[in-house]
Amino acid sequence: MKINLFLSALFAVMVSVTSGAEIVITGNDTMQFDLKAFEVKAGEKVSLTLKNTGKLPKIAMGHNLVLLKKGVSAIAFGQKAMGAGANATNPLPDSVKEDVIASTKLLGPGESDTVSFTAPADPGNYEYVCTFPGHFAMMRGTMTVK
Ligand SMILES: [Cu+2]
Repeated sequence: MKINLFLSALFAVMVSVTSGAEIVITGNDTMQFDLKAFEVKAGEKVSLTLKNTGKLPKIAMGHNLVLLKKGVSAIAFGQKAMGAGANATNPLPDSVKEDVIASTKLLGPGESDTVSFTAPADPGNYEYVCTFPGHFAMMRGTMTVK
């Protein structure tokens, strides 16, 4: 009986370590994320994939996904990145990365990138944005930590 309890406890630990959220978001040539909101649990492992499903060249219509710390608005951050020199080949300048929880690479047509991170312990809303020049007004969303 004791052994069974121990094994089931061990199993529960293993499940909690290996489980997590898998989120897939696409970006396209009309400057839209297909997913503008998703939820995760506080402290869980999150695997976040961005796919660029467009056809236009990366230099004209590249996309990334930048997840921002709590309280940082996507619009304000987009403007800050532009002010810091964001451009079509380097849309996320180093000087603004202090506001970032996780970010994908800049993706051209047909490309995808996956980033893994631990969801914040602090429940609430966390905005995400594409910082390719001109996209932040349209390409935004919110991750809710429960
Ligand atoms: Cu974009």
